[in-house]
Amino acid sequence: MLTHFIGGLPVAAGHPFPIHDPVTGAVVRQAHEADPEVVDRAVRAAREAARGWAAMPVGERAGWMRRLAEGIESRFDDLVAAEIADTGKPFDQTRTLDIPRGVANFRAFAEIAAQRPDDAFHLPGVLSYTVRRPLGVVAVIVPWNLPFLLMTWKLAPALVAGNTVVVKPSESTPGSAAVFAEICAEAGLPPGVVNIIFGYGASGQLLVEHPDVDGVTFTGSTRTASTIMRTVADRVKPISFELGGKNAGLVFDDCDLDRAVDGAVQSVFTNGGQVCLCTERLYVQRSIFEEFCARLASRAQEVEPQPMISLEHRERVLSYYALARSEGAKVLTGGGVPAFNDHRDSGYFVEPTVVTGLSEWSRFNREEIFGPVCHVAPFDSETEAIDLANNSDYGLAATLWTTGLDRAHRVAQRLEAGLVWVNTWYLRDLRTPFGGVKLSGIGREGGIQSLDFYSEPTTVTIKLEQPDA
Ligand code: 6OD
Repeated sequence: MLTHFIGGLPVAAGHPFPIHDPVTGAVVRQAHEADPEVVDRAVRAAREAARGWAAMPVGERAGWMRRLAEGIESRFDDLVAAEIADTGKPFDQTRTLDIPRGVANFRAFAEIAAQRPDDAFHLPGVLSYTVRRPLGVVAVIVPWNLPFLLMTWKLAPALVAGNTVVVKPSESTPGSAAVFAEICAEAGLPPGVVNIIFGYGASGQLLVEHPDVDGVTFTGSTRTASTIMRTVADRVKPISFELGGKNAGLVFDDCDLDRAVDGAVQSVFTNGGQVCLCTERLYVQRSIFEEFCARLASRAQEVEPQPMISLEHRERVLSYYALARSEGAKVLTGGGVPAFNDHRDSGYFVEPTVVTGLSEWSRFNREEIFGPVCHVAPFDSETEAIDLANNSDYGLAATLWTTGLDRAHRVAQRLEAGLVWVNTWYLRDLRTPFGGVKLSGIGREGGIQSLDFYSEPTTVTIKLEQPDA
């Protein structure tokens, strides 16, 4: 049974709830659901620790971040096992991406924060400078698709900027956060700096509405983000949202086709398509459209299916497969549930799927699906490609496949997206701003941008008296 981690100690309180293995559907373990009392206790623990943690020199906090990175390395296998048990992710991906990114996040933000200069501005006889203060107690609400990676992506900058935190992982994926709680305790992190509570959305709601929570960072659905926004509106709490995407991939006829097909396979099917950055709309220049579709569909058949996180999410993805058919799509491959004839048949799998033939205004092409599926459509000109890519309520990421240097820059700068990759996908430099426009979010994470969210500047202006000439 997983327990909350509050004030440096395990806390077993609240009703138990089950966590399922997506590969088989079986219940693998249980966790306690945070009720109002647990949430209050966690926020109070964070508040009690806040003053001491904020007063610590940034270099010392950076030292703690490095110790946590070492702690992650020393519990690497446990974290891999916990993440796989909750998500059914492939071992190789978990070992090479999800858990190492936790280490990288703590090390990167330790560096960035420790080296960040304060601002100073001079006018004749006037000196202004800024000092940055942490927000205080930050609620960190983490999704289920990259649970450890995204928890640490928020935690590291929040902590190094001097905040204390209450983390609520998704109810589906609490395992790696529970191991991280042990890492904090083993490292001797001051009690109350990191608190972790488990539960469904109702526990998250109690957390964000708690009057002693000073800011909220959330990655997840646009709908939940709206609810959080309404909840915190009265107290005008700072929010940082990284939300959904309906990301476009543009494949020009001057691309390296092998590379573009590889990249499309990766960007559509990684993590079972359950990454906000995954491509769900591919637009391919007409002269290579047929060949691209044939190659993508054939490669999709070789992709090892990965389970959806829950039965409910699988139903949702399958409902979009049905929608595609009812809207008149041609299904190039997939569109159903794979049969393994083993224990996985009771799990939450869907087939990797490629469809074509729908209008850009179809529901299928406008709503985020979050599964291993994409629609492919042809385009004739660069301008048309840009218009198609931008015709979306979302604006998180876009990917371009072209060998034209001028075209790459020209198109990238006209795309309404927070992130544009050229001839690659999901290549990350942790110092760069990360986030989306339109329904894809508010604010930016990454590098200095994260530190800007997790701290606020106070401007000090001094009038310097001039000695008489
Ligand atoms: O890699 C990252 O830093 C990041 N923020 C990924 C987000 C993925 C959303 O599903």
